[in-house]
Amino acid sequence: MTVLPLVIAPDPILKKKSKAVDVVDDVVRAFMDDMLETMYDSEGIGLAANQVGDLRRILVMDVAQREDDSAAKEPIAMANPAITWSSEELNVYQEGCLSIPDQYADVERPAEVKVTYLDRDGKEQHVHATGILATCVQHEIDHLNGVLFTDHISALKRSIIMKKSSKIKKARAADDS
Ligand code: GNR
Ligand code: NI
Repeated sequence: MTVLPLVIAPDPILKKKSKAVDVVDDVVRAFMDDMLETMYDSEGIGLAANQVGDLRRILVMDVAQREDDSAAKEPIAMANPAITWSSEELNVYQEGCLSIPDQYADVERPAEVKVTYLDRDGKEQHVHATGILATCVQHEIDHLNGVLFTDHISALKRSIIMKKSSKIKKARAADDS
C-alpha cells in the first residue's frame, strides 16, 4: 500500500465532477486501500479520489478513530455513492478538509442521509448515516461533484479561507523544491 500525495486548494481537479466506476476490480480495490492508507496517514476521517488526483467516483471514510487513536479501525470504501434520501432536519458541524489545510468553518447540512453504493467487493449496499458519518459522507460526495465545504459558506469567509490555503500550498511547494 502507498500513501498518495494530497491535492491542495486551489486546484482545478477539486472543481471537477468525477466519473462513475464501471466495475470494482482488483485495480479499484488496490486504489481504495491506498486511499485509506493516505487518509489514516493524514489523520482524516474521509477522503475522496480527486483529493489524490483521480477522477473516479470513489471515497473512503473511518469516523471511528476520530477522538480515540486506539479504537479499532472501521474502514468504509464506496464506489458510485448516491444519496437517495435526506432528512428535513439540519445539523451544523465545524468542517475541515485535507485539501484546505488548517481552515475550519461551520457548515449546515441534512442531519441524516440514506446512501447506496458499491462496496470493496462490488456489492450494492445501503446505509442510513447519522451524526458525523452523515456529515462526512455528504462532504465526500460533494468532492465527487467538484464541491468544497467552502462552497456552503459566505463568499467573504470562502475568500479568506482560500487565500490562506493558497499561501499554505505555495509554502509547501517551496519546501518541497
Ligand atoms: O478529516 C476530515 N474531517 C472532517 C471534519 C468535519 C467534516 C468533514 C470532514 S472530512 C475531512 C477529510 C476530508 O477532507 N475529506 O474530504
Ligand atoms: Ni474534504
